[in-house]
Amino acid sequence: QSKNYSFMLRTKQPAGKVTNKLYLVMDELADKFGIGSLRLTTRQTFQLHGVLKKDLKTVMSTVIKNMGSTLGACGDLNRNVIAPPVPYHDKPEYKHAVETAEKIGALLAPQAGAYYDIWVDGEKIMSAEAPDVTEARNTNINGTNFENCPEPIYGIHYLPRKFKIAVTVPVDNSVDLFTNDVGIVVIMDDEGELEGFNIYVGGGMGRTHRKEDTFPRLSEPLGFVPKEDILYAVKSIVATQRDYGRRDERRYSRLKYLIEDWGIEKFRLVTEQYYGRTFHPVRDLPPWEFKSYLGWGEQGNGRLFYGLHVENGRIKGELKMILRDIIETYDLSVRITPNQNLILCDIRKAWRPKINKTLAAIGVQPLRSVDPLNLTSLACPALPTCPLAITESERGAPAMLERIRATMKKVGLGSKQSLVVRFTGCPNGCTRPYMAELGLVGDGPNSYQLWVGGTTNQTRLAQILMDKVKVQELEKVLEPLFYHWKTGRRHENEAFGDFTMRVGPDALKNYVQSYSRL
Ligand code: SRM
Ligand code: SF4
Repeated sequence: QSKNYSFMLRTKQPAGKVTNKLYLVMDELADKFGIGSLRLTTRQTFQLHGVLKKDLKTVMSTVIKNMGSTLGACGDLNRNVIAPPVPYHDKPEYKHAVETAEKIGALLAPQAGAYYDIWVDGEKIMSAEAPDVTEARNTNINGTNFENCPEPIYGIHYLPRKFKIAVTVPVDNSVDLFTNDVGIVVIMDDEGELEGFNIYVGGGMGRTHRKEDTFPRLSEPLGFVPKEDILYAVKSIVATQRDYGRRDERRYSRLKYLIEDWGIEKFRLVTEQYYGRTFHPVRDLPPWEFKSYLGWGEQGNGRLFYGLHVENGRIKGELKMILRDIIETYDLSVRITPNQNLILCDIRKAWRPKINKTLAAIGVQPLRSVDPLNLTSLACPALPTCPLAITESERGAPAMLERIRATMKKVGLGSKQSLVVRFTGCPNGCTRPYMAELGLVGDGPNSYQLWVGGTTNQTRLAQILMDKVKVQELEKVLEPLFYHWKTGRRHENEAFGDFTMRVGPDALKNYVQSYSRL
C-alpha cells in the first residue's frame, strides 16, 4: 500500500488581491482536501496544509481554473510580489504600486509550460488580470535574456535561491520594504503623475544559529529609475543575481550575500552593465509608518473596506464559516495583508451595521477592545506542519502574548502601552522577527533566542539579547526588561525598541541578571 504523502500548497497573487470566486474556492478546498483551515501568509498569499498526493491534481487544477495560481509561489525564482493591500481608488500612487507589483509578477513568472502540462493537461489558463509584459520580458538588453530558452530570464537553472520583491508608496511601510531582495517605492511628480521609482536592494531575514556568517540584512539604496525603465531595471538586478549569486552553497546564495560581499558600488556598476544605463540617486522620502489597515476605511469610490484582524492568519472554525457567508452574500473581493490579516473590499455603507453584527455574533471584538500586542504580532506556522521548526510558534503565541501583557501589567505598564512582537519556530525568519521590537526565534525545544531593538515602523534591525530562554522562564527576562523600560525610558513615548537599542544588549543583560523580582 502506498503512503499518504501530504503537501502544503501556496498560492501567488501580487499585492494579495483575491477575487470573490477564488476566495470561495480556496475556502471550499480547505475543507474538502486540506485540514479545514486557510492560512494567510506574511507575503499576502494563502497556504493550504495537508493536501494528499492523490488529491493534488484536483486541487491544483481547481485553483488554476478559478484564475488563481501557485506558479512561482515556492522555488528558486521570484516569489509573490507584495504591495500595500489597501483598496484605495482615489490615491493614484497606490494604484501604481499595485500595477507595478502585478507587472513584475508577470515579468518574472516562469514561462515553461510544464506547470500547465502537469496540472491542467496543457491548457494554458492565465489569470485574466495578468498584464502583458511580453516586450519587457523578451527584450535582451546586455545579456539579461537567454536566447532560445523557454525561460528567457531565468535560463535553465533558475536563480541561485528564492527572490523577493516588494513595492510600496512613500510613508507606507505595510510591506516591510527593507526585508526584501528588492524594494521599490513609487515616486510621483508635483502634478501627481507617476515619475519613477526608488529601488533598494539586498534585504533578507534568513540565518542559521551558530553560523555568524549568516545574518538578517536590510536593503540599501540602489538608485532611482524613470517609470518606463522599471521592468528593465528589475530584470537587470535579477540577471546580476542569476549570474553572480553563489550557487555552491545554498546558505549563502541570497542576493544579500552577493551585495555584502561586493559592496553596493560594485553591485550598482555590474547591474548597470545589464541595464545599459546608470541609476540616478534615490529621491528623498518622508519617514516610514507601519499601516495595518485594520478596521473600517473609505475606499475613495463611495465604498468601504474592512480590515479584519486574523490571529496568526489562521482562518478556521466559526470565523471561516462566517467569512465565507459575508464574502458570498455581498459578493466581496478581498486582499490579504503582509501581516496575515484580511481586508474585505467593496462594501456598501448600508451593509456596515449588518456586517458588524454578524462578526460580533461570533465574538470578533471591535478593534478598540483587542489588545494592541495581538494586533501587531506575527507568528509563523512552525509545529506541527513546518519541517524546519525547532519549536512552537503559531500554537504557542497566544498564550505567550497573554503572559507578556501580564508581565507588562505587573511592572505598571498600562494597557495602551504596546510593542511589536514576532515569533518564529526557527531562525529562517518567516515572520521577519529581526525587525520586531521583541523577536522570539526558536533555538531549541521550548526555547527561544530573544531579539530586541527593532522599530514600530520596521526600519531597523534588532539585536540578539539572549539565547536559549526557556518558554516557562520568559518572565525571568521580560519582567526586568519591562521594568527597566518603564523606569529608564527618556519619556513616556520612548518605544520599547528604541529604548532597548539605546541601552544596548550588554547593559540590558547585566540589568536582567542583577534584577531582583518585584
Ligand atoms: Fe518562509 C521556508 C512559511 C515567509 C524565510 N517558510 C519556509 C517553509 C516553506 C518551510 C520549508 O521550507 O519546508 C515554511 C512552511 C511552513 C508551514 O508549515 O506552512 C515557511 N514563510 C512561511 C510563511 C507561511 C510564514 C507565515 O507565517 O506567513 C510565509 C509564506 C510567504 C509566502 O506567502 O510566500 C513565509 N519566509 C517568509 C519570510 C517573510 C517574507 O517573505 O516577507 C521570510 C524571510 C524573508 C527572507 O526570505 O529573507 C522567510 N522561509 C524562509 C526561509 C529562509 C530563507 C533564507 O534566506 O535563508 C526558509 C528556508 C529556506 O528557504 O531554506 C523558509
Ligand atoms: Fe518554519 Fe522556521 Fe519559517 Fe517558522 S520560521 S515557518 S519554523 S521555516
